[in-house]
Amino acid sequence: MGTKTAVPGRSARSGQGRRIPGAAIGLLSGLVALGVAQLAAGLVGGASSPMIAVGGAAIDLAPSWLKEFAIRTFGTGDKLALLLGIGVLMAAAAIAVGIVSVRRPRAGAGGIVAFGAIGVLAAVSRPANGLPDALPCVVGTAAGLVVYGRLRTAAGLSDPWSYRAPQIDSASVSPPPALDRRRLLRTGVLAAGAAATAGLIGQYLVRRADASESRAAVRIPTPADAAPPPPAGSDLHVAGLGPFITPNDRFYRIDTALFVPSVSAAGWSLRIHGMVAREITLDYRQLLARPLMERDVTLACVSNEVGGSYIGNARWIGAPLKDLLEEAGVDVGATQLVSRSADGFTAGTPTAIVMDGRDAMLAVAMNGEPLPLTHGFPVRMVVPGLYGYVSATKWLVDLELTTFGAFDPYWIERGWARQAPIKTESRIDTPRDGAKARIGEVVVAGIAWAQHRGIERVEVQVDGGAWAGAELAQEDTVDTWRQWIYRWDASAGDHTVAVRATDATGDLQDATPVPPFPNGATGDHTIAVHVA
Ligand SMILES: Nc1nc2c(c(=O)[nH]1)N[C@H]1C(S)=C(S)[C@@H](COP(=O)(O)O)O[C@H]1N2
Ligand SMILES: [Mo]
Repeated sequence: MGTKTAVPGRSARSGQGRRIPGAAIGLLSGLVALGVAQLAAGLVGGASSPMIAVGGAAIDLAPSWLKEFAIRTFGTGDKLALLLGIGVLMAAAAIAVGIVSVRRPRAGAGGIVAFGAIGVLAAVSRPANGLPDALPCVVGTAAGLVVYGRLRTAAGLSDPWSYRAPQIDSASVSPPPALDRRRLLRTGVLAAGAAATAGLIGQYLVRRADASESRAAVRIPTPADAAPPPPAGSDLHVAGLGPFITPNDRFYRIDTALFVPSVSAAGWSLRIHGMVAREITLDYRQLLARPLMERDVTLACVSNEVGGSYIGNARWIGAPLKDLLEEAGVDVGATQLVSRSADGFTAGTPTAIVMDGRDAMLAVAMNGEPLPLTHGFPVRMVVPGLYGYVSATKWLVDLELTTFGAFDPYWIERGWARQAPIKTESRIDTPRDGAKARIGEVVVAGIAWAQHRGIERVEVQVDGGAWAGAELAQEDTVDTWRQWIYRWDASAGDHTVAVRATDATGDLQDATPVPPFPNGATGDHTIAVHVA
Protein backbone atom coordinates (compact mmCIF):
# COMPACT_ATOMS: atom_id res chain seq x y z
CA MET A 1 0.00 0.00 0.00
CA GLY A 2 1.63 3.20 -1.07
CA THR A 3 1.01 6.50 0.59
CA LYS A 4 -0.38 9.35 -1.45
CA THR A 5 3.06 10.96 -1.72
CA ALA A 6 4.34 7.86 -3.40
CA VAL A 7 2.64 8.99 -6.56
CA PRO A 8 4.07 12.47 -6.82
CA GLY A 9 3.25 12.80 -10.46
CA ARG A 10 -0.45 12.49 -9.74
CA SER A 11 -2.32 13.48 -6.70
CA ALA A 12 0.20 15.47 -4.70
CA ARG A 13 1.99 17.33 -7.46
CA SER A 14 -1.07 18.05 -9.50
CA GLY A 15 -2.96 19.13 -6.47
CA GLN A 16 -5.78 16.67 -7.21
CA GLY A 17 -6.03 15.38 -3.66
CA ARG A 18 -5.53 18.84 -2.28
CA ARG A 19 -8.62 20.51 -3.59
CA ILE A 20 -10.50 20.19 -0.35
CA PRO A 21 -7.62 21.27 1.89
CA GLY A 22 -7.03 24.16 -0.53
CA ALA A 23 -10.67 25.18 -0.41
CA ALA A 24 -10.61 24.97 3.39
CA ILE A 25 -7.48 27.11 3.56
CA GLY A 26 -9.08 29.74 1.33
CA LEU A 27 -12.35 29.80 3.23
CA LEU A 28 -10.72 29.83 6.66
CA SER A 29 -8.28 32.62 5.75
CA GLY A 30 -11.23 34.66 4.51
CA LEU A 31 -13.25 34.00 7.65
CA VAL A 32 -10.40 35.03 9.91
CA ALA A 33 -9.90 38.20 7.86
CA LEU A 34 -13.61 39.03 8.19
CA GLY A 35 -13.80 38.15 11.89
CA VAL A 36 -10.76 40.23 12.80
CA ALA A 37 -12.00 43.11 10.64
CA GLN A 38 -15.33 42.95 12.44
CA LEU A 39 -13.54 43.05 15.79
CA ALA A 40 -11.63 46.13 14.68
CA ALA A 41 -14.87 47.65 13.40
CA GLY A 42 -16.26 47.21 16.90
CA LEU A 43 -13.60 49.65 18.02
CA VAL A 44 -13.51 51.99 15.01
CA GLY A 45 -17.27 52.06 14.28
CA GLY A 46 -19.78 49.73 12.66
CA ALA A 47 -19.87 51.61 9.38
CA SER A 48 -16.26 50.53 8.76
CA SER A 49 -17.12 46.83 8.91
CA PRO A 50 -16.24 45.22 5.55
CA MET A 51 -19.64 43.57 5.01
CA ILE A 52 -21.47 46.78 5.87
CA ALA A 53 -19.18 48.93 3.74
CA VAL A 54 -19.19 46.61 0.73
CA GLY A 55 -22.93 46.08 1.08
CA GLY A 56 -23.50 49.82 1.33
CA ALA A 57 -21.37 50.44 -1.75
CA ALA A 58 -23.30 47.72 -3.59
CA ILE A 59 -26.59 49.43 -2.69
CA ASP A 60 -25.35 52.79 -3.95
CA LEU A 61 -23.79 51.38 -7.13
CA ALA A 62 -26.63 48.99 -7.99
CA PRO A 63 -28.67 50.09 -10.99
CA SER A 64 -32.21 51.25 -10.21
CA TRP A 65 -33.85 48.24 -11.84
CA LEU A 66 -31.90 45.88 -9.59
CA LYS A 67 -32.80 47.86 -6.49
CA GLU A 68 -36.44 47.89 -7.50
CA PHE A 69 -36.28 44.16 -8.12
CA ALA A 70 -34.72 43.60 -4.69
CA ILE A 71 -37.36 45.68 -2.92
CA ARG A 72 -40.11 43.94 -4.87
CA THR A 73 -38.75 40.43 -4.29
CA PHE A 74 -37.40 40.62 -0.76
CA GLY A 75 -39.44 43.53 0.58
CA THR A 76 -38.10 44.77 3.88
CA GLY A 77 -35.83 41.70 3.92
CA ASP A 78 -33.85 43.17 1.02
CA LYS A 79 -30.91 44.03 3.29
CA LEU A 80 -30.64 40.53 4.72
CA ALA A 81 -30.85 39.13 1.18
CA LEU A 82 -28.04 41.44 0.10
CA LEU A 83 -25.78 40.47 3.01
CA LEU A 84 -26.44 36.77 2.40
CA GLY A 85 -25.72 37.25 -1.30
CA ILE A 86 -22.43 38.99 -0.58
CA GLY A 87 -21.53 36.28 1.94
CA VAL A 88 -22.15 33.51 -0.58
CA LEU A 89 -20.18 35.32 -3.30
CA MET A 90 -17.24 35.94 -0.96
CA ALA A 91 -17.22 32.35 0.26
CA ALA A 92 -17.24 31.07 -3.33
CA ALA A 93 -14.39 33.39 -4.28
CA ALA A 94 -12.36 32.44 -1.18
CA ILE A 95 -12.81 28.75 -1.99
CA ALA A 96 -11.76 29.27 -5.62
CA VAL A 97 -8.71 31.27 -4.61
CA GLY A 98 -7.87 28.61 -2.02
CA ILE A 99 -7.95 25.83 -4.61
CA VAL A 100 -5.79 27.77 -7.04
CA SER A 101 -3.38 28.67 -4.24
CA VAL A 102 -2.40 25.05 -3.60
CA ARG A 103 -0.05 25.20 -6.57
CA ARG A 104 0.26 28.96 -6.76
CA PRO A 105 0.80 30.21 -3.23
CA ARG A 106 1.36 33.78 -4.35
CA ALA A 107 -2.04 33.83 -6.05
CA GLY A 108 -3.60 32.95 -2.72
CA ALA A 109 -1.87 35.82 -0.98
CA GLY A 110 -2.77 38.08 -3.88
CA GLY A 111 -6.39 37.07 -3.60
CA ILE A 112 -6.52 37.95 0.08
CA VAL A 113 -4.90 41.32 -0.57
CA ALA A 114 -7.31 41.99 -3.44
CA PHE A 115 -10.28 41.33 -1.14
CA GLY A 116 -8.77 43.58 1.47
CA ALA A 117 -8.32 46.33 -1.11
CA ILE A 118 -11.99 46.10 -2.15
CA GLY A 119 -12.98 46.36 1.51
CA VAL A 120 -10.70 49.35 2.11
CA LEU A 121 -12.02 51.14 -0.96
CA ALA A 122 -15.62 50.56 0.05
CA ALA A 123 -15.04 51.52 3.69
CA VAL A 124 -13.21 54.74 2.90
CA SER A 125 -15.58 55.87 0.16
CA ARG A 126 -18.82 55.53 2.16
CA PRO A 127 -20.27 59.05 2.34
CA ALA A 128 -20.01 59.37 6.11
CA ASN A 129 -16.67 57.53 6.48
CA GLY A 130 -13.06 58.68 6.44
CA LEU A 131 -9.54 57.32 6.30
CA PRO A 132 -9.66 55.70 9.78
CA ASP A 133 -12.44 53.46 8.48
CA ALA A 134 -9.83 51.65 6.37
CA LEU A 135 -8.28 50.24 9.51
CA PRO A 136 -10.55 47.21 10.06
CA CYS A 137 -10.01 45.93 6.52
CA VAL A 138 -6.25 46.48 6.74
CA VAL A 139 -6.02 44.64 10.05
CA GLY A 140 -8.33 41.89 8.79
CA THR A 141 -6.25 41.43 5.64
CA ALA A 142 -3.06 41.13 7.68
CA ALA A 143 -4.69 38.52 9.92
CA GLY A 144 -5.96 36.65 6.85
CA LEU A 145 -2.44 36.53 5.38
CA VAL A 146 -0.89 35.27 8.61
CA VAL A 147 -3.48 32.52 8.95
CA TYR A 148 -3.09 31.63 5.29
CA GLY A 149 0.64 31.04 5.85
CA ARG A 150 0.03 29.02 9.01
CA LEU A 151 -2.60 26.85 7.40
CA ARG A 152 -0.34 26.13 4.43
CA THR A 153 2.47 25.11 6.75
CA ALA A 154 0.09 22.94 8.74
CA ALA A 155 -1.07 21.31 5.53
CA GLY A 156 2.51 20.63 4.54
CA LEU A 157 2.33 23.04 1.64
CA SER A 158 5.08 25.46 0.85
CA ASP A 159 5.43 28.68 2.76
CA PRO A 160 3.94 31.34 0.48
CA TRP A 161 6.52 33.91 1.56
CA SER A 162 9.72 32.03 0.70
CA TYR A 163 10.76 32.33 -2.90
CA ARG A 164 11.47 29.07 -4.64
CA ALA A 165 13.05 28.75 -8.02
CA PRO A 166 10.83 27.14 -10.64
CA GLN A 167 11.29 23.38 -10.56
CA ILE A 168 12.70 22.60 -13.95
CA ASP A 169 14.21 19.20 -13.47
CA SER A 170 11.57 17.08 -11.84
CA ALA A 171 14.05 14.32 -11.13
CA SER A 172 16.10 16.54 -8.88
CA VAL A 173 13.13 17.68 -6.85
CA SER A 174 11.98 15.97 -3.75
CA PRO A 175 8.26 15.19 -3.72
CA PRO A 176 6.09 17.65 -1.82
CA PRO A 177 5.86 16.83 1.86
CA ALA A 178 2.99 14.68 2.98
CA LEU A 179 -0.30 16.39 3.54
CA ASP A 180 -0.77 16.30 7.28
CA ARG A 181 -4.56 16.24 7.44
CA ARG A 182 -4.63 15.99 11.19
CA ARG A 183 -2.45 18.99 11.70
CA LEU A 184 -4.39 20.96 9.12
CA LEU A 185 -7.63 20.01 10.83
CA ARG A 186 -6.32 21.09 14.22
CA THR A 187 -5.03 24.41 12.92
CA GLY A 188 -8.20 24.87 10.88
CA VAL A 189 -10.44 24.39 13.90
CA LEU A 190 -8.32 26.90 15.79
CA ALA A 191 -8.61 29.40 12.94
CA ALA A 192 -12.38 28.92 12.69
CA GLY A 193 -12.71 29.40 16.44
CA ALA A 194 -10.62 32.55 16.35
CA ALA A 195 -12.65 33.92 13.43
CA ALA A 196 -15.96 33.25 15.18
CA THR A 197 -14.79 34.69 18.50
CA ALA A 198 -13.38 37.85 16.92
CA GLY A 199 -16.50 38.27 14.79
CA LEU A 200 -18.91 37.84 17.69
CA ILE A 201 -17.01 40.20 19.97
CA GLY A 202 -16.88 42.73 17.13
CA GLN A 203 -20.60 42.34 16.54
CA TYR A 204 -21.26 42.88 20.25
CA LEU A 205 -19.10 46.01 20.32
CA VAL A 206 -20.79 47.41 17.21
CA ARG A 207 -24.23 46.79 18.70
CA ARG A 208 -23.28 48.27 22.03
CA ALA A 209 -22.26 51.48 20.34
CA ASP A 210 -25.78 52.09 19.00
CA ALA A 211 -27.92 54.91 20.32
CA SER A 212 -30.36 52.81 22.42
CA GLU A 213 -29.09 54.18 25.71
CA SER A 214 -29.28 57.74 24.50
CA ARG A 215 -32.80 57.11 23.26
CA ALA A 216 -33.88 55.55 26.55
CA ALA A 217 -32.78 58.68 28.39
CA VAL A 218 -34.75 61.08 26.19
CA ARG A 219 -37.88 62.78 27.58
CA ILE A 220 -40.07 64.40 24.94
CA PRO A 221 -41.75 67.56 26.29
CA THR A 222 -45.51 67.97 26.05
CA PRO A 223 -46.15 69.62 22.71
CA ALA A 224 -47.37 73.22 22.90
CA ASP A 225 -49.57 72.52 19.89
CA ALA A 226 -51.02 69.12 20.78
CA ALA A 227 -53.36 67.21 18.47
CA PRO A 228 -56.73 65.94 19.67
CA PRO A 229 -56.95 62.17 19.64
CA PRO A 230 -58.03 60.82 16.25
CA PRO A 231 -61.85 60.78 16.05
CA ALA A 232 -63.30 57.50 17.29
CA GLY A 233 -64.85 56.90 13.88
CA SER A 234 -61.50 57.04 12.09
CA ASP A 235 -60.85 53.41 12.97
CA LEU A 236 -63.44 50.96 11.68
CA HIS A 237 -61.97 48.05 13.68
CA VAL A 238 -62.49 45.60 10.85
CA ALA A 239 -60.67 42.26 11.13
CA GLY A 240 -57.92 42.10 8.51
CA LEU A 241 -57.61 45.87 8.36
CA GLY A 242 -54.68 47.36 10.28
CA PRO A 243 -55.29 49.92 13.03
CA PHE A 244 -55.73 53.58 12.08
CA ILE A 245 -52.43 54.42 13.82
CA THR A 246 -49.68 52.00 12.78
CA PRO A 247 -47.68 50.76 15.80
CA ASN A 248 -43.96 51.54 15.53
CA ASP A 249 -42.94 47.90 15.34
CA ARG A 250 -45.28 47.38 12.40
CA PHE A 251 -44.37 50.55 10.55
CA TYR A 252 -42.69 49.91 7.20
CA ARG A 253 -38.99 50.69 7.02
CA ILE A 254 -37.26 51.78 3.83
CA ASP A 255 -33.78 53.24 3.63
CA THR A 256 -30.36 52.70 2.10
CA ALA A 257 -28.73 52.17 5.52
CA LEU A 258 -27.36 48.64 5.94
CA PHE A 259 -26.00 49.81 9.25
CA VAL A 260 -28.48 51.91 11.23
CA PRO A 261 -26.59 55.14 11.87
CA SER A 262 -25.96 55.55 15.60
CA VAL A 263 -26.46 59.19 16.46
CA SER A 264 -26.87 60.02 20.13
CA ALA A 265 -29.09 62.88 21.23
CA ALA A 266 -26.13 64.45 23.02
CA GLY A 267 -23.96 64.26 19.94
CA TRP A 268 -26.64 65.56 17.57
CA SER A 269 -26.61 68.96 15.98
CA LEU A 270 -28.26 70.39 12.91
CA ARG A 271 -26.80 72.98 10.62
CA ILE A 272 -29.10 75.09 8.48
CA HIS A 273 -27.06 76.83 5.81
CA GLY A 274 -26.73 77.67 2.14
CA MET A 275 -28.96 80.37 0.69
CA VAL A 276 -29.98 81.85 4.04
CA ALA A 277 -29.46 85.23 5.69
CA ARG A 278 -28.27 83.70 8.99
CA GLU A 279 -26.81 80.26 9.38
CA ILE A 280 -28.33 78.33 12.29
CA THR A 281 -26.81 75.51 14.26
CA LEU A 282 -28.90 73.90 16.96
CA ASP A 283 -28.47 70.95 19.26
CA TYR A 284 -31.03 68.46 20.53
CA ARG A 285 -31.81 70.38 23.72
CA GLN A 286 -32.41 73.57 21.77
CA LEU A 287 -34.67 71.71 19.39
CA LEU A 288 -36.77 70.24 22.22
CA ALA A 289 -36.97 73.70 23.85
CA ARG A 290 -38.78 75.06 20.80
CA PRO A 291 -42.61 75.03 20.72
CA LEU A 292 -43.40 71.55 19.44
CA MET A 293 -46.40 70.37 17.48
CA GLU A 294 -48.13 67.03 17.38
CA ARG A 295 -49.68 65.74 14.16
CA ASP A 296 -50.99 62.56 12.58
CA VAL A 297 -49.27 62.11 9.23
CA THR A 298 -49.35 59.15 6.85
CA LEU A 299 -45.94 58.41 5.29
CA ALA A 300 -45.74 56.60 1.98
CA CYS A 301 -42.91 55.23 -0.12
CA VAL A 302 -42.72 55.91 -3.84
CA SER A 303 -41.61 52.27 -4.32
CA ASN A 304 -44.96 51.03 -3.10
CA GLU A 305 -46.64 48.84 -5.71
CA VAL A 306 -50.40 49.02 -6.17
CA GLY A 307 -51.74 47.09 -3.18
CA GLY A 308 -48.32 47.25 -1.46
CA SER A 309 -47.48 47.73 2.19
CA TYR A 310 -44.98 50.63 2.19
CA ILE A 311 -47.34 53.04 3.88
CA GLY A 312 -47.98 53.78 7.54
CA ASN A 313 -49.75 56.33 9.70
CA ALA A 314 -48.19 57.68 12.88
CA ARG A 315 -48.62 60.45 15.44
CA TRP A 316 -45.51 62.62 15.28
CA ILE A 317 -44.15 65.32 17.58
CA GLY A 318 -41.68 67.78 16.14
CA ALA A 319 -40.54 71.34 15.69
CA PRO A 320 -42.27 73.27 12.90
CA LEU A 321 -39.76 73.51 10.06
CA LYS A 322 -41.21 76.69 8.58
CA ASP A 323 -40.49 78.72 11.73
CA LEU A 324 -36.87 77.59 11.81
CA LEU A 325 -36.36 78.42 8.15
CA GLU A 326 -37.94 81.84 8.68
CA GLU A 327 -35.47 82.49 11.47
CA ALA A 328 -32.66 81.56 9.11
CA GLY A 329 -34.07 83.88 6.45
CA VAL A 330 -34.44 81.87 3.26
CA ASP A 331 -33.27 83.53 0.03
CA VAL A 332 -36.17 83.89 -2.44
CA GLY A 333 -34.14 82.01 -5.06
CA ALA A 334 -33.62 78.94 -2.86
CA THR A 335 -36.00 76.53 -4.59
CA GLN A 336 -34.67 73.33 -3.02
CA LEU A 337 -34.24 72.32 0.62
CA VAL A 338 -31.65 69.55 0.73
CA SER A 339 -31.75 67.43 3.86
CA ARG A 340 -28.79 65.19 4.66
CA SER A 341 -28.54 62.23 7.02
CA ALA A 342 -25.69 61.11 9.25
CA ASP A 343 -24.89 58.39 6.70
CA GLY A 344 -24.86 60.66 3.68
CA PHE A 345 -28.36 60.07 2.28
CA THR A 346 -29.90 63.20 0.77
CA ALA A 347 -33.41 64.30 -0.13
CA GLY A 348 -34.54 67.45 -1.91
CA THR A 349 -37.83 69.08 -0.93
CA PRO A 350 -39.34 72.06 -2.74
CA THR A 351 -38.83 75.03 -0.39
CA ALA A 352 -42.22 76.40 -1.45
CA ILE A 353 -43.94 73.26 -0.16
CA VAL A 354 -42.15 73.34 3.18
CA MET A 355 -43.16 77.00 3.57
CA ASP A 356 -46.76 76.78 2.31
CA GLY A 357 -48.26 76.32 5.76
CA ARG A 358 -48.53 72.53 5.87
CA ASP A 359 -47.21 70.80 8.97
CA ALA A 360 -43.64 70.13 7.81
CA MET A 361 -41.59 69.31 10.89
CA LEU A 362 -38.36 68.08 12.37
CA ALA A 363 -39.84 65.10 14.16
CA VAL A 364 -38.46 63.78 17.44
CA ALA A 365 -41.25 61.42 18.51
CA MET A 366 -43.34 58.75 16.84
CA ASN A 367 -46.48 57.39 18.52
CA GLY A 368 -45.57 58.63 21.97
CA GLU A 369 -41.93 57.51 21.99
CA PRO A 370 -38.67 59.07 20.92
CA LEU A 371 -38.12 58.10 17.27
CA PRO A 372 -37.11 54.43 17.03
CA LEU A 373 -33.50 53.98 15.88
CA THR A 374 -34.64 52.52 12.56
CA HIS A 375 -37.02 55.42 11.97
CA GLY A 376 -34.38 58.11 12.31
CA PHE A 377 -33.47 58.75 15.95
CA PRO A 378 -32.84 61.40 17.11
CA VAL A 379 -34.39 63.65 14.43
CA ARG A 380 -36.07 63.14 11.07
CA MET A 381 -38.10 65.22 8.66
CA VAL A 382 -41.79 64.73 8.03
CA VAL A 383 -43.56 66.66 5.27
CA PRO A 384 -47.23 65.78 4.71
CA GLY A 385 -48.13 65.04 1.11
CA LEU A 386 -44.72 64.08 -0.32
CA TYR A 387 -43.21 60.65 -0.84
CA GLY A 388 -40.51 59.77 1.69
CA TYR A 389 -37.56 59.97 -0.72
CA VAL A 390 -38.08 63.70 -1.29
CA SER A 391 -38.99 64.67 2.25
CA ALA A 392 -38.64 62.22 5.13
CA THR A 393 -34.87 62.15 5.81
CA LYS A 394 -34.03 60.09 8.88
CA TRP A 395 -30.96 60.64 11.10
CA LEU A 396 -31.11 64.24 9.88
CA VAL A 397 -27.98 66.31 10.48
CA ASP A 398 -27.90 69.02 7.83
CA LEU A 399 -30.29 71.29 5.95
CA GLU A 400 -29.04 73.26 2.98
CA LEU A 401 -31.02 75.83 1.05
CA THR A 402 -30.08 75.66 -2.61
CA THR A 403 -31.66 75.42 -6.06
CA PHE A 404 -32.95 72.42 -7.99
CA GLY A 405 -30.37 73.17 -10.65
CA ALA A 406 -27.45 73.10 -8.24
CA PHE A 407 -27.81 69.68 -6.64
CA ASP A 408 -29.33 66.26 -7.33
CA PRO A 409 -30.06 64.27 -4.15
CA TYR A 410 -29.64 60.50 -3.79
CA TRP A 411 -32.65 59.15 -5.69
CA ILE A 412 -32.76 62.01 -8.20
CA GLU A 413 -29.22 61.08 -9.25
CA ARG A 414 -30.66 57.62 -9.93
CA GLY A 415 -33.40 58.87 -12.21
CA TRP A 416 -36.38 59.29 -9.88
CA ALA A 417 -38.56 62.39 -10.21
CA ARG A 418 -37.59 65.66 -8.53
CA GLN A 419 -41.19 66.52 -7.75
CA ALA A 420 -42.95 63.71 -5.96
CA PRO A 421 -46.35 64.52 -4.45
CA ILE A 422 -48.13 61.42 -3.19
CA LYS A 423 -50.64 60.10 -5.71
CA THR A 424 -54.26 59.37 -4.81
CA GLU A 425 -54.41 55.64 -4.14
CA SER A 426 -56.50 53.00 -2.43
CA ARG A 427 -55.98 49.43 -1.31
CA ILE A 428 -58.14 46.44 -0.40
CA ASP A 429 -56.88 44.85 2.83
CA THR A 430 -59.63 42.31 3.35
CA PRO A 431 -60.37 39.87 1.88
CA ARG A 432 -56.86 39.00 0.76
CA ASP A 433 -56.16 38.45 -2.92
CA GLY A 434 -57.00 34.83 -3.71
CA ALA A 435 -59.10 34.38 -0.56
CA LYS A 436 -62.14 32.12 -0.26
CA ALA A 437 -65.40 33.55 1.05
CA ARG A 438 -68.86 32.34 1.90
CA ILE A 439 -71.93 33.19 -0.16
CA GLY A 440 -73.72 36.18 1.34
CA GLU A 441 -72.34 39.34 2.92
CA VAL A 442 -68.59 39.68 2.54
CA VAL A 443 -66.92 42.62 4.27
CA VAL A 444 -64.54 44.32 1.86
CA ALA A 445 -62.38 46.96 3.57
CA GLY A 446 -59.17 48.86 3.14
CA ILE A 447 -57.55 52.26 3.09
CA ALA A 448 -57.41 55.20 0.73
CA TRP A 449 -54.93 58.05 0.77
CA ALA A 450 -54.24 61.38 -0.87
CA GLN A 451 -52.15 63.16 1.75
CA HIS A 452 -52.66 66.89 2.11
CA ARG A 453 -55.65 66.80 -0.23
CA GLY A 454 -57.88 64.38 1.64
CA ILE A 455 -60.15 61.58 0.46
CA GLU A 456 -63.65 62.41 -0.71
CA ARG A 457 -64.95 59.14 -2.11
CA VAL A 458 -64.07 55.46 -2.39
CA GLU A 459 -65.79 53.11 -4.79
CA VAL A 460 -65.76 49.36 -5.24
CA GLN A 461 -66.35 47.40 -8.43
CA VAL A 462 -67.18 43.71 -8.67
CA ASP A 463 -66.43 41.77 -11.86
CA GLY A 464 -65.95 44.92 -13.92
CA GLY A 465 -69.52 46.07 -13.24
CA ALA A 466 -70.77 49.41 -11.98
CA TRP A 467 -68.76 51.28 -9.34
CA ALA A 468 -70.57 51.43 -6.01
CA GLY A 469 -69.83 53.83 -3.17
CA ALA A 470 -68.03 52.46 -0.10
CA GLU A 471 -68.62 53.79 3.40
CA LEU A 472 -65.80 56.05 4.59
CA ALA A 473 -64.40 56.13 8.10
CA GLN A 474 -64.38 59.54 9.74
CA GLU A 475 -61.57 61.77 8.53
CA ASP A 476 -58.79 62.53 10.99
CA THR A 477 -56.95 65.14 8.92
CA VAL A 478 -56.29 65.60 5.21
CA ASP A 479 -52.74 64.39 5.90
CA THR A 480 -53.83 60.92 6.99
CA TRP A 481 -55.16 57.89 5.21
CA ARG A 482 -58.81 56.97 5.52
CA GLN A 483 -60.29 53.55 6.12
CA TRP A 484 -63.32 52.39 4.12
CA ILE A 485 -65.71 49.47 4.15
CA TYR A 486 -68.04 47.93 1.58
CA ARG A 487 -70.56 45.19 2.36
CA TRP A 488 -70.67 42.97 -0.68
CA ASP A 489 -73.52 40.55 -1.30
CA ALA A 490 -71.42 37.80 -2.84
CA SER A 491 -72.78 35.08 -5.10
CA ALA A 492 -71.08 31.73 -5.77
CA GLY A 493 -68.19 31.74 -8.22
CA ASP A 494 -64.86 33.39 -8.96
CA HIS A 495 -64.94 37.15 -8.72
CA THR A 496 -62.67 40.15 -9.01
CA VAL A 497 -63.05 43.11 -6.71
CA ALA A 498 -61.44 46.47 -7.46
CA VAL A 499 -61.23 49.76 -5.56
CA ARG A 500 -60.64 53.37 -6.52
CA ALA A 501 -60.58 56.65 -4.65
CA THR A 502 -61.31 60.26 -5.42
CA ASP A 503 -59.43 62.95 -3.53
CA ALA A 504 -60.98 66.05 -2.01
CA THR A 505 -59.99 68.16 -5.01
CA GLY A 506 -62.29 65.92 -7.07
CA ASP A 507 -59.51 64.02 -8.84
CA LEU A 508 -60.16 60.34 -9.44
CA GLN A 509 -57.15 58.09 -8.90
CA ASP A 510 -55.35 57.13 -12.10
CA ALA A 511 -56.44 53.68 -13.28
CA THR A 512 -53.51 53.29 -15.69
CA PRO A 513 -51.25 50.48 -14.44
CA VAL A 514 -47.83 52.08 -14.05
CA PRO A 515 -44.83 50.79 -12.01
CA PRO A 516 -43.32 52.88 -9.17
CA PHE A 517 -40.43 54.29 -11.24
CA PRO A 518 -40.03 57.26 -11.57
CA ASN A 519 -42.72 58.98 -9.47
CA GLY A 520 -45.07 56.40 -7.97
CA ALA A 521 -47.28 53.53 -9.15
CA THR A 522 -50.84 53.94 -10.35
CA GLY A 523 -53.63 51.51 -11.16
CA ASP A 524 -56.71 50.20 -9.39
CA HIS A 525 -55.96 47.58 -6.76
CA THR A 526 -57.85 44.46 -7.84
CA ILE A 527 -58.17 41.15 -6.03
CA ALA A 528 -59.59 37.73 -6.86
CA VAL A 529 -62.05 36.09 -4.47
CA HIS A 530 -63.52 32.61 -4.68
CA VAL A 531 -67.04 32.49 -3.24
CA ALA A 532 -68.70 29.17 -2.38
N1 LIG B 1 -31.36 58.72 6.00
C1 LIG B 1 -32.32 58.22 5.22
N2 LIG B 1 -33.57 58.71 5.32
C2 LIG B 1 -34.56 58.23 4.55
C3 LIG B 1 -34.29 57.23 3.60
C4 LIG B 1 -32.97 56.74 3.50
O1 LIG B 1 -32.65 55.86 2.68
N3 LIG B 1 -32.01 57.25 4.33
N4 LIG B 1 -35.31 56.74 2.82
C5 LIG B 1 -36.48 57.60 2.64
C6 LIG B 1 -37.60 56.85 2.07
S1 LIG B 1 -37.42 56.33 0.46
C7 LIG B 1 -38.76 56.64 2.76
S2 LIG B 1 -40.10 56.00 1.98
C8 LIG B 1 -38.88 56.96 4.19
C9 LIG B 1 -39.33 55.78 4.99
O2 LIG B 1 -39.40 56.09 6.35
P1 LIG B 1 -39.61 54.92 7.40
O3 LIG B 1 -38.52 53.92 7.20
O4 LIG B 1 -39.57 55.56 8.75
O5 LIG B 1 -40.96 54.32 7.10
O6 LIG B 1 -37.65 57.40 4.72
C10 LIG B 1 -36.92 58.29 3.90
N5 LIG B 1 -35.80 58.75 4.67
MO1 LIG C 1 -39.36 55.51 -0.22
